[in-house]
Amino acid sequence: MEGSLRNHQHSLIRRLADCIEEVWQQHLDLSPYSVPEDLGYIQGNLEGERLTIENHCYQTPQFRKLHLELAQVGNGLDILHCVMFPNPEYALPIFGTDLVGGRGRAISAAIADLSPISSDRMLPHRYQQALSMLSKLQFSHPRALPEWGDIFSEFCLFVHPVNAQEEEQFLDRVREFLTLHCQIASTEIPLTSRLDINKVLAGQQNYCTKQQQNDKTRRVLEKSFGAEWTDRYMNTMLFDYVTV
Ligand code: 18B
Repeated sequence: MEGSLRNHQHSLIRRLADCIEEVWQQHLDLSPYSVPEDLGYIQGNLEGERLTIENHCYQTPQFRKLHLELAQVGNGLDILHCVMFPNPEYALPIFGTDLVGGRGRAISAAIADLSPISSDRMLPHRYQQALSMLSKLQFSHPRALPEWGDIFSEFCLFVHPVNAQEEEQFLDRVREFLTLHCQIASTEIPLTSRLDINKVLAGQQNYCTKQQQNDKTRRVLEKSFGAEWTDRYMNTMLFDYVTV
């Protein structure tokens, strides 16, 4: 699964990409997921800013889409984006992570969460219990969530890591989130009631429509690919959902 882009990216991005694939391979039964022909490896440069995107996608019995995306803007900005979309028969939270930073400079935004999808915005009991047991972390520069960020859980990590120790701490916590998530998901019993499945779909839809409101993501993509392409990409590749 070794990609090529990550070898030219910020070291925390390369390490997180390797970590995600390692945990997935170790705990899940991965099958290929076919990415639309023209969206696997993408390059664009409308306003002279070249944007390269590399997508890695898989599916498993519990997850309809595991998406790991690496992107590089011009020669300066590196991005890692990852979302695990559960199948609607599994009432599981949505794991998501985003790393944004300049090469040779610091990561400006490091975010990771297991986000609840139930209407009361509570995580399933097993998650709540396991996540509460994790050690409390200290970061010198925590960041505030944007307005649409009410989809995230109380365990959401959103920081600007300032040194190697904070980067390591972030990476370790994401590995804990991922491992716990894959372990719980692997033993989850699928829903059978249409009503319950529809509730999961509604929760996933809410997550996706909120994420689609991230203007910072939209702006980066629009600069290189234009508004129309960006709309399609955000709705079909980054945050697609199935309607009830
Ligand atoms: N995102 N991010 O994935 N985003 O995709 N991201 C930024 O320092 C991209 C997710 C999240 O403060 C920034 O401010 C591009 C997932 C939050 O208003 C840039 C892609 C999550 C913020 C990008 C991408 C998520 C944020 C500004 C496609 C969470 C803060 C960086 C490859 C699970 C928003 C900065 C705010 C920020 C760009 C969260 C440039 C292009 C899965 C909360």
